[in-house]
Amino acid sequence: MPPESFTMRIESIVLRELKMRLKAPFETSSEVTWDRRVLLIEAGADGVRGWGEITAAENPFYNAETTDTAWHVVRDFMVPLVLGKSVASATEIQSLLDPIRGHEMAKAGVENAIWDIEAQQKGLPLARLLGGTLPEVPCGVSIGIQDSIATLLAKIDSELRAGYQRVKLKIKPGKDLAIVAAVRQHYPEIKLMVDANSAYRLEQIELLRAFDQYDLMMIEQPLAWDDIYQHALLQAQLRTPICLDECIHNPSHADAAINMGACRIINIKLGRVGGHTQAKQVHDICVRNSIPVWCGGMLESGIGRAHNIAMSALPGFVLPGDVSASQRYWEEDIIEPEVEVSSAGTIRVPETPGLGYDIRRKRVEELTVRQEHWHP
Ligand code: OSB
Ligand code: MG
Repeated sequence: MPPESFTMRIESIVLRELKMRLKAPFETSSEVTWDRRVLLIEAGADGVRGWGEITAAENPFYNAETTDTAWHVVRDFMVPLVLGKSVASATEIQSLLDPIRGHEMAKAGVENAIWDIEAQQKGLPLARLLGGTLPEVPCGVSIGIQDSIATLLAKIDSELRAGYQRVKLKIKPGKDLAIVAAVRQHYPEIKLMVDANSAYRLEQIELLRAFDQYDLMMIEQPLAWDDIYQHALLQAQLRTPICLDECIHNPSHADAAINMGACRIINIKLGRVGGHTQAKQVHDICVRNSIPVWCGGMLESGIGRAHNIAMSALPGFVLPGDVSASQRYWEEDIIEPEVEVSSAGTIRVPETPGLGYDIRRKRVEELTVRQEHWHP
């Protein structure tokens, strides 16, 4: 039985940077990633350890955060705000960090580690503590920009054989309509979507309207990373649903985007919206407005992936997400068991307390290139 008045005193924080090489380079409209600089938070409260991942990229080409800005903000501003504090629930971390503007991914790493602790202390799977109900989550894949259509078709073929339920293609100007046309011709029936990562301008409306002929589930973030209004102008002229990714940093952005008609689908990324508390709020707004959601990915290690799976058990996550098997990214992940996807294209939500995966501490240490440790 959990004690009547439950509190967690945050008595230690460890920040680590791991160097992890992806199995293959991943290309979007704005960058190519091969060596990931993964930041992990390990928090301790009342003898229990919880883990979170900061999903910032190495450079500020997806959002404004980077590995190094996150390190700076955690060390110089977040640790002093949370270390030694007692909280009754992980949601309170959000208010402790509230004075800090932006830096959602850094905040999420810290807050999510405390969620892991709370779930362990209460003996609940994190998914259940968050309010998740789904026993398994549907999975798709995000395929980076490829050198040739032949290579892309071969990749799609192997992902479909593995069971993945939908395919997302990264696109950019010059690598867009012809590629989508070729894929659609080979696979007339598959659930297909594209992600532009903000590579287009509203003036390219004719090109963007041409996507309407390919029966796409959605076009993700075609316009500027911070411009909801222009997406509303575009959505009014597109039949294909727009899905916002980069634009949505908090519940208020989701509310604005939905009310403006800027999107018909939202991709929720835990890091981008500042952690589980705000992710759940964005989810709830979407459910109230009949906007389907799915879980996006940031090429996470197993720890970020485990948090994504827990969040994806919330009932509004009705579309296949970008959360896929550990083996698609890493020769060896840092959790065990690794994340596996069934032949039906689903991941089972763990039923053991906390994240539901063990941390391979030895592997974490081997991959660590720097760390800092704080006690009150
Ligand atoms: O826009 O969804 C995106 C990866 C890095 C940065 C942005 C995005 C992505 C992905 C990959 O699409 C998702 C994944 O497989 O983790
Ligand atoms: Mg995206």
